[in-house]
Amino acid sequence: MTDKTVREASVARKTNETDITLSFGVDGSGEAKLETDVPFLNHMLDLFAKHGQFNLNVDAKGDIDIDDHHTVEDIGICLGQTLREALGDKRGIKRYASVFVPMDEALAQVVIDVSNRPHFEYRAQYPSSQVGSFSTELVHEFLWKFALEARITLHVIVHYGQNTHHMIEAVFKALGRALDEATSIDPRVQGVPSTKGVL
Ligand SMILES: [Mn+2]
Repeated sequence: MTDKTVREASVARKTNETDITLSFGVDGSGEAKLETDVPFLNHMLDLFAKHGQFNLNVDAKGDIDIDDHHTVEDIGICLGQTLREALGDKRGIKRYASVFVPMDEALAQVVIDVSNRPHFEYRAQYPSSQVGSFSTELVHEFLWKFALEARITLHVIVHYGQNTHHMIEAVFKALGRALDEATSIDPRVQGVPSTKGVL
């Protein structure tokens, strides 16, 4: 892909299960406009955009009469696709980041390599399987599909916590901060940050 001066991308994706329009800007101001039928995911994406200083617009309709699964999964796919496209050839980026974020009693860690090698590791045990109407197992689904489509290596560890809402919130804040750092331009980095010369 070519060198991109404006690191943003958008996607429109329609299947029999979901209909999603999503735009993502890496170098944003933390502004999010979120219209999905999954309120808890809106809350998490809002935190993600705010703490990552991204711009994020999501308009998603899905078959939530079945459950939230397809909608959450497909938003993860769209977010991953736009991140990958927005970063272009990844010239000059820091590439790695490791960030801890507390949320009161909860502590989450997100470690990222913008590697063009999709991999996902996840260590999280939540006290509750639901937050409101949201199934906590969908956090895994979202993050895994995001990492896969973005082609990043993503390790997410929730070290501890007592409140499931806090624990997941810490994950999304840490994801925003880590992704912000890993995608930031380091003026010392000449070209693509890989000894292979390509990412
Ligand atoms: Mn909250």
